[in-house]
Amino acid sequence: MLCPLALTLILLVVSGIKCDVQEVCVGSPGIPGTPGSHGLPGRDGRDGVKGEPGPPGPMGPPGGIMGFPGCEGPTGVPGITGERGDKGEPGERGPPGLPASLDEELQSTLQDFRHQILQSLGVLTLKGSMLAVGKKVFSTNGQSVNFDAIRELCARAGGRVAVPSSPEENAAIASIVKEHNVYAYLGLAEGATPGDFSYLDGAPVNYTNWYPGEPRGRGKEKCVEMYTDGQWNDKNCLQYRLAICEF
Ligand code: MAN
Ligand code: CA
Repeated sequence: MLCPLALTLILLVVSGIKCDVQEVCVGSPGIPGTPGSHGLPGRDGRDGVKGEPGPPGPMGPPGGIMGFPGCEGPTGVPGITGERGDKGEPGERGPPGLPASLDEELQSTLQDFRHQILQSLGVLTLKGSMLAVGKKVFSTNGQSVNFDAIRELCARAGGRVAVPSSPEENAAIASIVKEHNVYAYLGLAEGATPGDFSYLDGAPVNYTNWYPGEPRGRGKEKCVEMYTDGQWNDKNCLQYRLAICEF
């Protein structure tokens, strides 16, 4: 750095002013000049080291294309049952039905009812036990009387003298005979021709269970009795036999 004195000397030489160096330099120093203006900014320094990664930025605006739908999830638990809805309006009236007399199904139902009521009344009239087999009901009052008395008794109760028309019915009547240990008359009668038996209403017989060798009354035994083993014998009609009716 140059001193102020030297500067002054240089200035004087440059400006061409002639002066006596001895006179000028002897005086007291002048007041310092005003500081020079700031120098120009220095050159940029070298780049610093790379900094740490910054925090993630805020989420960007939507705009990507939609992905494929995911798989179906497991079935959820059933919800609670909803409240019962209001009762619906009645439906339209149906077309008129058949007159009762032409309605076969109704008539058949009524006949079944009638039959069952009569069966019940018959059993009640006899105040006896009853045994139902298929569509028939057998019942006895436990009395032993002759054939005509049994016939009347059953008719009064609304039934007929019991007669089996199948092995099942035969077994049912036989069980009653066995229980009372008294033979029973059946609802059969011999016609004018010896050995020709028919039902009491005249219809031909469709099932028999004769004891071997029977009937052998040759027209003199017009009724039929059932033994305790269920087999049949033609017999005169005046014995005391168990009254069994059917309804
Ligand atoms: C008696 C009667 C008859 C029957 C014979 C069998 O005579 O019961 O009806 O046929 O016994 O031996
Ligand atoms: Ca006989």
